[in-house]
Amino acid sequence: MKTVRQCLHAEGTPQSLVETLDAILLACKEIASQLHQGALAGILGCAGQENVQGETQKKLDVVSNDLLKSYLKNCSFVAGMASEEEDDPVEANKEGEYLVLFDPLDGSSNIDVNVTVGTIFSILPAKGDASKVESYLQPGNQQIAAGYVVYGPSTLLVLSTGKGVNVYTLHTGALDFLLTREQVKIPAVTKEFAINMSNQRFWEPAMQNYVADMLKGEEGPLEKRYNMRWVASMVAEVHRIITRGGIFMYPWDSREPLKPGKLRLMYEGNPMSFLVEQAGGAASNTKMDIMDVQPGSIHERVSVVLGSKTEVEIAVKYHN
Ligand code: AHM
Ligand code: MG
Repeated sequence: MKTVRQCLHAEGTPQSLVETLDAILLACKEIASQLHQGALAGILGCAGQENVQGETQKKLDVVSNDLLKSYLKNCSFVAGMASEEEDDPVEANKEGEYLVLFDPLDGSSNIDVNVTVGTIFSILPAKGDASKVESYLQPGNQQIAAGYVVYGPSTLLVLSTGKGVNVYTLHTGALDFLLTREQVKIPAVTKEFAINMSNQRFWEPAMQNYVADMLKGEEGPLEKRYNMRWVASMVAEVHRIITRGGIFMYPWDSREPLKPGKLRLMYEGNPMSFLVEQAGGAASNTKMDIMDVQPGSIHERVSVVLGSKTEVEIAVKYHN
């Protein structure tokens, strides 16, 4: 089986990008090992502080963030980084070619209940001063690579450098990610949706109508019986879609009307949209492609509808 490095070299990936991805993966392997130890490593529970978005940080949010920061700072190709757990950008190396944006541990409310979590990352070209927010405010269509590591029953890496999507499985003996699925394609049509139904009354009417029609099954206008899943971990939901199709939605809702949604554009929406589109799916904020949104700040939120192409088009039609 080919290692991730061998696959990247075969795709003609520049060495600078291979080294940058390697730095991310070194951190992810350590995160996987800590997660595996759970309570034995003393990493469950809260860190006793809040992040910039006012969310309580879990101990593992902090540990994962520190690991990624330290490996990326040591990689000479990384100019700077931005993280869900950092208020401001973190400068790395003046001569670096890349900016790395990440959610160190997505779905971290799941850690204490032993349910799947993940690390999401996005790589942009370095432009200007990496200590300045403006240098990071590039739309998702500028991404050079994106991926996630999902820590489930096995630890998987799902990666794209813009030449399709491959899935690698962590071989815990060799401590390497080995290619286990090549050139993933998301089926265009699906009967499975994922949305937090408890927010139903807060959605805008278009989203309410779409979900109500899905629930009507074969007798409704969509003429299909849908199944529903909600893991509360975007990485797990996207991984299910990468594996067997589906639609995932975290729309705008009136609980926080001034925010476009709950999820963050630059290190959740964009990298996941890049992967989903590279696998033949679609990703929209209901008005435009997520990757065409011009970010105004690093921690900006976005409304997310992504997955099987035909189903995303149906969801968008309800909004227009
Ligand atoms: P996090 O980055 O703080 O973990 O939050 C993002 C997570 C997503 O993984 C998931 O889709 C969503 O929040 C779940 O939200 P909710 O608890 O509202 O269902
Ligand atoms: Mg997250």
